[in-house]
Amino acid sequence: MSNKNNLLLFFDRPTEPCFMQKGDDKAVFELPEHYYPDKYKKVSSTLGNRFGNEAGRTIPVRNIALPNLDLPMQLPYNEQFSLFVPRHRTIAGKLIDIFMGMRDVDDLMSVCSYCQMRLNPYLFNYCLSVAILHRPDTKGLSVPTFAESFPDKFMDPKVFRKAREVATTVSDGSRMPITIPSNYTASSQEPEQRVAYFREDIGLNLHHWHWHLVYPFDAADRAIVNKDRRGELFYYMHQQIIARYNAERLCNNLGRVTRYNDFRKPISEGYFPKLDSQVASRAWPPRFAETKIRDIDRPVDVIKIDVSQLETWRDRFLEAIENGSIVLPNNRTVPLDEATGIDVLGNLMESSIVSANRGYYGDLHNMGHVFIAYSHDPDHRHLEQFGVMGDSATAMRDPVFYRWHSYVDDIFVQYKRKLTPYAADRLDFSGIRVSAISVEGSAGANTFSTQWEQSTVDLGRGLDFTPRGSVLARFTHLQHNEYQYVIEVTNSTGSSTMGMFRIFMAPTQDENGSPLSFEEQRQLMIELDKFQQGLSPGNNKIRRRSLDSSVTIPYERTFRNQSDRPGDPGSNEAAEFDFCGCGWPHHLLIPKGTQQGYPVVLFVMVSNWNEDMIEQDLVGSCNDAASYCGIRDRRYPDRKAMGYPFDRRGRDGVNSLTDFLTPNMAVRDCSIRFTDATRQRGQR
Ligand code: CUO
Repeated sequence: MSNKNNLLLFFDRPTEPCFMQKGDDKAVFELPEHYYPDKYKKVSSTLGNRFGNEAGRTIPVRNIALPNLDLPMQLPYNEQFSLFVPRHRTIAGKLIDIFMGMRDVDDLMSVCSYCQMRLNPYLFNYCLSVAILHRPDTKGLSVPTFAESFPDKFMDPKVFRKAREVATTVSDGSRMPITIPSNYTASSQEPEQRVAYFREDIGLNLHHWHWHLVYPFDAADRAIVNKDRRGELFYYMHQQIIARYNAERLCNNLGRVTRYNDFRKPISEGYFPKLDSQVASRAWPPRFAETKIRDIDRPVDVIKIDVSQLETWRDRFLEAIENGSIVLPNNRTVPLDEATGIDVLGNLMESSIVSANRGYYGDLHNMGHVFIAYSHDPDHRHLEQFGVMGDSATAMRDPVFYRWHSYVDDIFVQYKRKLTPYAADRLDFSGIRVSAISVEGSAGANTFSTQWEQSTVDLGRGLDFTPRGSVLARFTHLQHNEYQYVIEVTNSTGSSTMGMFRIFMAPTQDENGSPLSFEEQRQLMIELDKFQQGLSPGNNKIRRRSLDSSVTIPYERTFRNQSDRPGDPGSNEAAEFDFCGCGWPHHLLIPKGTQQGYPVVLFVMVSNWNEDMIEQDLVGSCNDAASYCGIRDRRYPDRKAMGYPFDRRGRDGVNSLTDFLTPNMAVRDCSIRFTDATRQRGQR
């Protein structure tokens, strides 16, 4: 059996053929003669010798009967690839099945070596990533950060020119980092630019890409798609994106994002991405301000759909919410119940293959992406490919992403509003009283502090056809100073018990400076942490570090460098480092705030862990960013509705957060102070 690690070499320099040297140890795949594409066939023995002689090691590739690759081959090599385009989803589903179906790692490696030189690199990378995450025999292998394989999706193309220059002229080891410009997509005349640091954050876009990788829409093996509470997590993770984005907007004197709810009206926001696709050798198309979505007829992409179709699907969602039930393909109706209704709706909306009735409820969310992504060339007359909204790795850069998703979110909110509010006794945890929560950090009591920080990524792996070695690039992102929560809890139950702690933060004022009502504020609540903790009888003082948040993954994992990973692949140590490129980037845990100090309220609730816990074995699973990502191959680790206790309207009489509180909850007014200075990562 060959080393499964070799599979990771297929992520290295994605458009360079795999008979060339790959990885740090200059590995070369030794291919069966007929695997060489025609253009290389004549010279294959020369090529084999040439790259083989200088190789650090060779990897023999097994000659197998190749599966039928006709369908995956239909996506042209130099085309963009989108999970939102139905045709691409079908193609990807097929390729995932092929990769999942290979008997063992050797066969998988063999088919990969054949595919790598022929199939669209984005498609290949995506499907191989999904397969590696889901095959039992590749567990513990970690897929390289997408930003390393395809840095062109994350940064200004000027960087690549400089990077090539550096790689060609300076030998590895003495190369100075190059700087990735920030704030380069628009001037300050464009108000939306004030939150570009958030939209265009590399870690943020990586999180979103990784989330959709962990939760693919399509595969013949339903188990890959049909994960525990998947539809609900689709709703919740994207709801939290909107809540967090709104907090950033409010900190920057922008109003909360408005829903894109009238498909006939122009979209006022324009977006000029200033990204190039190295694979497609094209600039990503812009969208001018005031663009309208139009009926799409693009035979090349096998998409023909009218705007009215979106409206029809939308009306069916509203009808389902109104009736409290959905219609199945056999015309039976099923009620949307308290426990699973949101999950069912989430799956219909997303819409993956686990949608209960795709025929009727259609493909609302994905096609929203598609209509917007093709709004500049809906009939392909200009031979343009889709805009950034078409790709989960780039969509969050565009202001319209948030308008679309806040529209989608509002449909879920309308459903959730119909649920019976939680009664006070249902929220309470009798015998447990939270007397206080506070924050301790470098900026003083109850103050969060933020500033800019510069970090580095290695572009070497993604720079095809350049000299080997690492090329470091430096980029600037938001960062907060680490802090801790101090929570005081009195346990008068007379015995030790286990509490589930939920910590949220929200703005306190609307865009005009007026206090937010409970109904508005609950929708702006951002989850900061959720953890369990034993409570002894009497008084307990609990300290919890910001670094341990259940929402985020550590900085190192967002931008992980494979050579830094600990332990042998497959070991527990490595697995912990692994699953999990999915997770909110830790450097965006806290909104930016303002220089004067932006007022927020911090909320904590302690509930009965015995009622919330899920009994399951978590050994070897990556579970430290479960709130937005779930746990690989496991159930979602909390029985309560995602977003609890803020996922519903308040009970009668609750007009403010203070009205909402039961004795097991506490709040604290805090502020977020931003310092307009930049530090290097590693300095404090
Ligand atoms: Cu994540 Cu619309 O689902 O982008």
